[in-house]
Amino acid sequence: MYAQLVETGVKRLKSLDEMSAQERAFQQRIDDEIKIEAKNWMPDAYRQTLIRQISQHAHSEIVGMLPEGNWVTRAPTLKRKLQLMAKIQDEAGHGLYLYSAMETLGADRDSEIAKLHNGKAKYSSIFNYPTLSWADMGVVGWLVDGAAIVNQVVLQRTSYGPYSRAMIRICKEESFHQRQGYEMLLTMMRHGTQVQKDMVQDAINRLWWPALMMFGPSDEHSPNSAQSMAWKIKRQSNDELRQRFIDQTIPQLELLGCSVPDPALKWNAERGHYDFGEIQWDEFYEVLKGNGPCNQERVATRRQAIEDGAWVRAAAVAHARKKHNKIAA
Ligand code: FAQ
Repeated sequence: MYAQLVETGVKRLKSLDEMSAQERAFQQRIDDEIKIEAKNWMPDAYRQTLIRQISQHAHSEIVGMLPEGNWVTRAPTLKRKLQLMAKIQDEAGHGLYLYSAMETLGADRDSEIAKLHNGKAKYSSIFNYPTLSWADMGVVGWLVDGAAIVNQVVLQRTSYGPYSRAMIRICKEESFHQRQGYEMLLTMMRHGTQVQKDMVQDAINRLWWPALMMFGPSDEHSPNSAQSMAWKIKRQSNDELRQRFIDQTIPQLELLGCSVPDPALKWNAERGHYDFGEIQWDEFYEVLKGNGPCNQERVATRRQAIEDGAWVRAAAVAHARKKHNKIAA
């Protein structure tokens, strides 16, 4: 596996001969499936790759609250409102676990968050699309959390201990999110009016392709995959996970009685997988560059939230100081 990655990787990997004794021992530990912990020696590039991935992941959870927060005041029933609020609070919790996991690598939370606010840090492309109707809340739960789970289940076995352990808890919660989204859609499709059914189909039409883009560029265009797979930060490739998501989602789509906007989608008995059409990669890269439908709005909202909360943080620090001084006196 390692030798094969050395040959095919988009970024060239070091061969075992080129590694220092310390690097070889590190790679051996990874190959032996022993987790890397915060205090263990690690190559700087391993540390930086994790800080990059975990911070992007944390930002995604935090920005991911915004498209759903948009619908809290318009939830149709008390039950739906409670479900939605619980889900959004979970996403905040995921962001906080992940920032903590990132800090174990020596990264500074405030500086990483500052990169999000000045537009330098990436977060999942999906959250740069608008949520236009109530049906989007079901489709986000079903497809977006569904895609996130397929990716994150594998990350439970990632080589860095604190990230792997955060993922185990996060996956349990994401699974509830996916189910509440799907149950909402089933209710609309089975008991709803024609207008509600059309709303579900329209939400699927808008979010299907962006959900497939969540898995990242195809393997041959993914610069980080080869090294991340060799370090077992990633355990399966972007394309493998995308295919798994499609294979498990289409039967659920059929049960709903809906369709996806892809005329090329077809079961391929020989491969044992669904074939699907070409992803619009130009659109994906435009969103990554900051030109998606909601990029500016999302970052501006986060920036505003930090500014609005400044007095709360100042008050908390003043209170903590006062308490500390009292104890010290
Ligand atoms: N969006 O070489 P690769 C959620 C970037 S959580 C934006 O393949 P890598 C929960 C990538 O960063 C969703 N950027 O990169 C929720 C890299 O840029 P860089 C988030 C993307 O890291 C649900 C460049 O493209 N999940 O949804 C995307 O090996 C509902 C080249 O790509 C995670 O973050 C994208 N879709 O693989 C919350 C999971 N794809 O940094 C609220 C952890 C790629 O070199 C509501 N992350 N890029 O400048 C991962 O598994 C990986 O980082 C991948 C990308 C698979 C996302």
